[in-house]
Amino acid sequence: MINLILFGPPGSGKGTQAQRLVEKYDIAHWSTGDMFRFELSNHTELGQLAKSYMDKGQLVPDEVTISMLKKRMESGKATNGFILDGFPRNIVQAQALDTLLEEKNLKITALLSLEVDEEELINRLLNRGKVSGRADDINEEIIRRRLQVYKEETTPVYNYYAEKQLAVQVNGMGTIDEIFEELCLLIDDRYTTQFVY
Ligand code: B4P
Repeated sequence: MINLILFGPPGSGKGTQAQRLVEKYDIAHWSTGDMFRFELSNHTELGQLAKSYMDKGQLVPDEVTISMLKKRMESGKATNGFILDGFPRNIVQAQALDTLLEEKNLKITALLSLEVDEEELINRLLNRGKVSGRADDINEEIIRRRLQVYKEETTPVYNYYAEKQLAVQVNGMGTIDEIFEELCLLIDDRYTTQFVY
């Protein structure tokens, strides 16, 4: 089993790389951002609530996010493992994840942190905004707020896992293919002994 947290600021390539990794390693993909967008496209109450935070570049409240993820983890299959993408985003979420995994007798294999320059992040998100129309990707001010929230609330999560010797930095600059190759080399080199696929 391989249980990964794909970590990094908005626009660092978490969603992009997670999609490829889940295909290659046949593991589950749990993206809290995708879950919120799914709720939103289905016009649910949860989707409306999430939108009011996402559009402003803020985090959705912890109790809402944690209970949504818990439900998804309990109903989904993850025989070979999973990738968490966009979660945990603060220490409260990291502690909640510990409890959730402990109940299931599971452990995080590694947190892989994609390192990307700020100007590159802003360009990527603005480019995506032109195509996707995502409200949180169109406005540079909102993007900068998301990056600020990341610095203040999310970066401590890296240290939380670094203290457990589980955090690894990966160069997130370069083409999507190059970064994917680097991630696969790392996973195959360090973690395949725990993982049969
Ligand atoms: P997310 O959906 O997690 O979105 P994100 O941080 O923007 O990153 P994403 O993974 O989608 O983008 P990627 O870097 O792959 O979060 C959105 C919002 O949901 C949050 O702001 C928050 O409000 C809420 N939320 C989510 N999880 C939460 C939680 N746990 N707690 C509270 N609130 C939560 O890609 C970005 C763009 O870059 C793409 O267009 C991609 O094609 C491009 N790209 C990727 N790699 C590239 C490369 N190497 N070169 C060039 N372009 C690249």
